[in-house]
Amino acid sequence: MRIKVMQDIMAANDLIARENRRIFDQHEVFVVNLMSSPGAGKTTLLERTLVALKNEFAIAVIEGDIRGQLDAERIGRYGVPVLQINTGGECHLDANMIRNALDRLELLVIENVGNLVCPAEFKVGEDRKVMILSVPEGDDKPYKYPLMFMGSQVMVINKMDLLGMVDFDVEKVEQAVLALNPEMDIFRLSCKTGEGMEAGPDWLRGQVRRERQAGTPCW
Ligand SMILES: Nc1nc2c(ncn2[C@@H]2O[C@H](COP(=O)(O)OP(=O)(O)OP(=O)(O)O)[C@@H](O)[C@H]2O)c(=O)[nH]1
Ligand SMILES: [Mg+2]
Repeated sequence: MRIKVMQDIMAANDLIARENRRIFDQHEVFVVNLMSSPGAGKTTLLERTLVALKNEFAIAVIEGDIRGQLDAERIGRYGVPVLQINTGGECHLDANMIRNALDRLELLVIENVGNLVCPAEFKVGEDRKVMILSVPEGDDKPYKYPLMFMGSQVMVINKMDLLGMVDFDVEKVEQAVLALNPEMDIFRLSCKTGEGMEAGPDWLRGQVRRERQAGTPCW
C-alpha cells in the first residue's frame, strides 16, 4: 500500500516537473537544481557564481528552506530577483509571476532544502542537478547516500581548504562516485579561498549557451 502511494506521489510530481520544464524550455531558461547536505556551501557557491555571472546573464534564484528568509536575504544583496519558498509554511509562488519573470530570464538556480536524500527523488523541472559534497561531511557519503550521486550530473567537492584537517580522501570519493555514475562532472573547489572557483561559472556559461543553441529538453 505504501509503495503504491509513493508511486502515485512520484508520478504526480513528475507530471508537474514536466510542465515546469516545458515552460522553462519555451522561454529558453536554463535551470539548475542545487542540492547538498545542510551547510555544504550551496548559498556561498551561489554568491560566488552571481559575482561572476550576474552581468552576463539574466539570473534569478529560488531559495528552498524549511523556514526563514536568511538565504534569500543573502542572495538579495547581489541585486538579482530572489524568491524564498518555505516548505513548512504556505507557498508563495504565483504562476503568473513566474511566467512574467520567465520572459526575461536566462538562468534560474534553485537552491534546494539542505538534505542529501529527499531532493534527489523529486524532479522540479531542472535542466541539470548539481550537488555539493563538502570535505567535513566525510568521504563515506557516496556509499551511504548513493541516489544523490547517481542522479546528479555535476558534483562539486567544496571546502577543499579543510583537506588534511579531517579524514577525507578525495581520490577515493571520486572513484566511488564515478563507479556509481561514470558521466558525473566533478569540480574541486573552496568557496572560502577561491581555489578552483573559475571552473563553475565556465561550466555554467557553456551549458546555458549550449542549451540555447540546441533548444532541446534532455528528458
Ligand atoms: N572552510 C570553508 N567554509 C565554507 C566554504 N564554503 C562555505 N563555507 C562555510 O560553510 C557554512 C555554510 O555555508 P552555506 O553556503 O550557508 O551552506 P548551505 O549549503 O547554503 O547551507 P543550508 O542552506 O543551511 O543547507 C558557512 O559558514 C560558510 O561560510 C569553504 O569552501 N570552506
Ligand atoms: Mg543555504
